[in-house]
Amino acid sequence: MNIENTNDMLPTADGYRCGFVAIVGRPNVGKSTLMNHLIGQKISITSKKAQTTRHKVTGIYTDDTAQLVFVDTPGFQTDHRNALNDRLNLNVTEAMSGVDVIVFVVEAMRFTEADRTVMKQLPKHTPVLLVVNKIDKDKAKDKLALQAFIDTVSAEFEFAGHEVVSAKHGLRIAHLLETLKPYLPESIPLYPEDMVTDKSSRFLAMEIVREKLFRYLGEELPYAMNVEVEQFQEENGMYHIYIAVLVDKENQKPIVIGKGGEKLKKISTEARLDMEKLFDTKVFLKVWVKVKSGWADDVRFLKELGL
Ligand SMILES: Nc1nc2c(ncn2[C@@H]2O[C@H](COP(=O)(O)OP(=O)(O)OP(=O)(O)O)[C@@H](O)[C@H]2O)c(=O)[nH]1
Ligand SMILES: [Mg+2]
Repeated sequence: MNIENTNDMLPTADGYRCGFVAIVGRPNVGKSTLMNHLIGQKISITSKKAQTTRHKVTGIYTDDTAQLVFVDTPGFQTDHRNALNDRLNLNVTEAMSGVDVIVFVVEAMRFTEADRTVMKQLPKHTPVLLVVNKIDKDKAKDKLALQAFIDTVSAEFEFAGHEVVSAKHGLRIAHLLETLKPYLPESIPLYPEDMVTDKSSRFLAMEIVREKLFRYLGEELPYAMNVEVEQFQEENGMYHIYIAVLVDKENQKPIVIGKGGEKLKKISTEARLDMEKLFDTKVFLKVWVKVKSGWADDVRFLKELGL
């Protein structure tokens, strides 16, 4: 018997790699957009407004050579402290521990104090890849300036390497995937190959409604609200979903509902269409508004929501 071949008797990964990748960065740099493009499906909600992502969201990418389990995190909060922000930051710190590699996302040509604060939270013993996003922007078109920007940021932390991408336009995303693979341990895949997230349909439904609130409401309001799934049932091949939007104050209710209920109708129609696409089934969706005051500072309530 050839001793060198004895390992072949055991189940092995055969060069296959599988591991965890945390995506971190300050709010609005494009972390969720990046994750959606990496896995090729819209799992994590995105918006022009900062602090869109509130929960960690896992997205799974699988191909013939590797399975990458991405964890999209809320943008690290550096502004005001309250129970919600503290918890969001705790989630980010937790997400960074126990992963194989970290993707630190920054916006091309824009490195702020907020970016620096997040950078200081990066662990020393896990490889961190600097990913410069939004290279489609005009200010990033000058190659020399972009390189100078990368050099400046790289001087502040010992990155394992760097990549440039445009998440929104899907530029160099495949390249980033290849760059990440060697950081993963050899392992058989942990999830079935057709699985794209470990989040429940319930969670995804709630997130979709939250995204529409961000899209259709003014600057401040979406931060003062939360979304709760009150019922989620499958009946005759159709999903019946009942969702409550929780606002802080009574006077915020009409803002969400709109004149003659127009705004709420728009929000729920768009949410329903997104849900039908994601779940690949017909959806009956009912969304309404409830008042729950002071929730952003109510830690116990946050815990109930799983935050
Ligand atoms: N021009 C350009 N815009 C981008 C790119 N990637 C993301 N964006 C935009 O940047 C904004 C923020 O994107 P998100 O993916 O929600 O950012 P995020 O980092 O997840 O934000 P938080 O969850 O709030 O921390 C959205 O308006 C995106 O469309 C890109 O490659 N180029
Ligand atoms: Mg996000």
